Order: sequence, then structure tokens, then C-alpha cells
Amino acid sequence: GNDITPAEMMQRADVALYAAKAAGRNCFQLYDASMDQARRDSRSLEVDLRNALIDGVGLYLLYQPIYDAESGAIVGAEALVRWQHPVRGSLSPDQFIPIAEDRGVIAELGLWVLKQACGFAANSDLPWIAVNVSPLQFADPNFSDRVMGVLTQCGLAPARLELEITEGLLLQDSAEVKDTLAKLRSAGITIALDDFGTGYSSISHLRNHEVDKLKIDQSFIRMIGRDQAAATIVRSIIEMAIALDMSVTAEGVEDDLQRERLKKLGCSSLQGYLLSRP
Ligand code: G
Ligand code: MN
Repeated sequence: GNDITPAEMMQRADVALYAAKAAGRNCFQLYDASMDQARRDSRSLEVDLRNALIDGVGLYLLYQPIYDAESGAIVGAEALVRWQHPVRGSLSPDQFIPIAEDRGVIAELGLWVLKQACGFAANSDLPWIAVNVSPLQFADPNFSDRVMGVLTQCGLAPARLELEITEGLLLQDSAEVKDTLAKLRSAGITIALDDFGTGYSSISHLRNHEVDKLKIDQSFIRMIGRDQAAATIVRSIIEMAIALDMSVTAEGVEDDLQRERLKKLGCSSLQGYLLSRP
């Protein structure tokens, strides 16, 4: 209506701004009453998440094994966070990680995940454990020290930890980020580039040896046997990785045809429902 106070007007402008940010920024959004609901929802999830982090109740990790493509042996596992919300039921990471990132809870959540995963790995026979990290966790100048602290606390050797980063982090082209990655790698931690193929797939990051491993996004793996172009891209990524002395994991392997093709192409390791669900 037209009968709103200036304060309410500002409030609504803020809600629309928030919606524009949530839509990926660099766009505009007109205020709509449904946005208020979304904002209230995300605020209440934030509060619930902060509470869950106090005692860890409702939050848990699933582990999805990663297999050697050749021998079929388990070479490691990826930790995947889940949240059993008391009212909303089981939530997947894409339902709460963006909120944690928006509301400043991601550093704490990320650290909780890291501690859980490292503690689990230290008491297991797994060669290594992979943990997803948000680009925002790198905003903390002490991130590498924190990671090292967790390893010490859990008694896990750095060589048994792999951190999965996304390309957006490298594209920031930040000296601090590069420094943090270099510190982590020189301590013996492996850096894997997650969802490869979906972002910029910038070859310069690979040439600059900023990462040890590529994880080919499941959207490409799914197209093997169906789409010639996708299969060619997968082959090229694997060949490039081999030439650069990097290892490659295929994500989301769901059938035998995909597994056999990937093996033939020289892909080093496989992850997906065909082999094991998380
Ligand atoms: O962003 P990242 O690639 O780390 O996400 C991995 C996600 O993919 C997890 O949520 C995991 O449960 C899911 N996943 C793992 N293997 C498969 C698979 O074979 N098929 C599908 N559809 N999803 C998978
Ligand atoms: Mn991942």
C-alpha cells in the first residue's frame, strides 16, 4: 500500500536488496510480501543453526567412500553434512549452507564439520578424509592455523586430510587466499577443486599448481554414454590432469558404462551411488 512509514519503506528496500543478493547479485528485485516470509524463514533457520552448533544436536556427517578406479579399493571418503531439523525434518546442505554463509555462521559450522570429520578419520582405517570448505572460511586470516589446530587436536596426520574448494575461491585472485592455500599444501594437506567443469574451469589455476586434484562434476559424468560433447570434455579433463600430474576423481558415477569409460580414460578415482551412497 501507499500508507507505509518511511521506516517500513527502508525495511522493505532492505528486504528487496537481500533478495537481489540471494538471486546472485548484480540484478534488481522489486519488494514482494512473500520476500518477508523468506527472510523470516532464513532468520529462524539461522537461530536454529546457532543453537544446533552449541551442542551439535541434529547436525551430523555422512561419509561417502571414494574408490581407486583400477583396483576398486577404498582410497578415502568425503564428509557430507546433514541437518535433522526438529521441525523441518531432514535438510540437505543446499538448504542451509547458503543461509549459514549469508548470516555469518559458516566459519563456525565449517569448523564443526572439520573437527567431526578429522576425529572420525583419526579413529578409522581410511587413508584420507575430504572436507568441503566454503570460500568464506578463507576470509579468516587464521584459517590455516585453525585447520592445523584441529589436526593436532584430533591426532590426524595432515597427509590424511583433503580440503575441497570451489573455483570461485581461486578466481578472487587474492594474495591472502593463495598464501593460505600454500601454507596448507606445504603442511601436507591435499587441495582438491570441487565441481570442476561447472565454473570457469580456468586452466591458469592448474598451470600455477594451486591444487593437487580435480573432481569432475557429476553433471558431466551423468552425460557419459548420452552426450558425445560431454564425454569428450570428460576425456580432455582427465588427459589434462594426467599431463599435469594431478589426480582426478569422477563424482556421481551411477552406472557400469560410466565406470568402465572412466577407467579406460585413466581417471584415478571414482565416487557415486553405483559404488556407495554417502
Ligand atoms: O558439491 P559436491 O560435489 O561436494 O556435492 C556432492 C553431493 O553429491 C552430495 O550431496 C552427495 O550426496 C551427492 N552425490 C554423491 N554421489 C552421487 C551420485 O552418484 N548421484 C547423485 N545424484 N548425487 C550424488
Ligand atoms: Mn565435494
